[in-house]
Amino acid sequence: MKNADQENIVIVVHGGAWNIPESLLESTRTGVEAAVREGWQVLIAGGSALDAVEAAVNHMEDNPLFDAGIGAALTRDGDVELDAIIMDGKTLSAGAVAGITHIQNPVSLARKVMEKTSHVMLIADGALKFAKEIGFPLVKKETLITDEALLEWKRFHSFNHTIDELFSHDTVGAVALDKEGNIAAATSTGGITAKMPGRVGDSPIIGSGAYADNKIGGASATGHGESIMKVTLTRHAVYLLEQGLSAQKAAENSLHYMFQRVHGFGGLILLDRVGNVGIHFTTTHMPWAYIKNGNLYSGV
Ligand code: SD4
Repeated sequence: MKNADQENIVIVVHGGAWNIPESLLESTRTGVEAAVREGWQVLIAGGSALDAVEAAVNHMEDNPLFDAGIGAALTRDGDVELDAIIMDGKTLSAGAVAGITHIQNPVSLARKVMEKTSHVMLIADGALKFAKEIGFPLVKKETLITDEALLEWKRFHSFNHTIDELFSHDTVGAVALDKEGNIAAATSTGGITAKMPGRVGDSPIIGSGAYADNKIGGASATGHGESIMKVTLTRHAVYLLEQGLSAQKAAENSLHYMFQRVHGFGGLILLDRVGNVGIHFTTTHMPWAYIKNGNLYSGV
């Protein structure tokens, strides 16, 4: 199924680094495979890396299995507060939203922030106001809350308990390289169950949840946000690429550094500027999938 146009394009996605129970292993793997196919279709149709990561992330935001869009983890007070980022490696432009509700596809609103404002990040009420101003589709909060998220919320009613156990986390992310050589990265999440109201994790923070630079590569992170932010994990990994490490080594070394320095766990997907893939996680599981040369690879 491979043709010349497919030589240089690659897309890689993840569905969150956490201790996934056996019963969910297969469905999360199927979920990331479906999402990566969605992004790949965009790339082979000649779409941009930005379009491809947005499409792949939208697919997982719409899938209630993942902690992004529908199925988001709930705050201590049982609310939905979503974070997302998208970054364009061509210009280093980025758009992000944090602490938002009523939006099923936060990564698409983040893209609007990048394209329609002079800012990088909008939060909470301001982001919602912007969404209304541009006619972005809004949904009822209840649409985003699943029975599974409510169950998790009941189990993890204190923030400290949540971050220690790193249990219910399935942030989503994607990194793509298009045929023009452009790299884009995106990440979207509901955060961590029972987080404090107003808590913003790493996902929407440039250089923490995602980073992309055509000249070097791109990355999307998942895991314990407070740790990821302290080491600016995706920028750290991209920096290692810049220093000459392979994509795989950069992913491994960055996560090792995060563990050594702040005792944090997580996962990374990485592409270098020519489409070599790096995937690593220090949690028990992280569903991932990528398509390169027309072939799909996946794992969990
Ligand atoms: C956060 N990094 O808000 C996110 C959680 C995550 O898979 O990655 N879950 O801290």
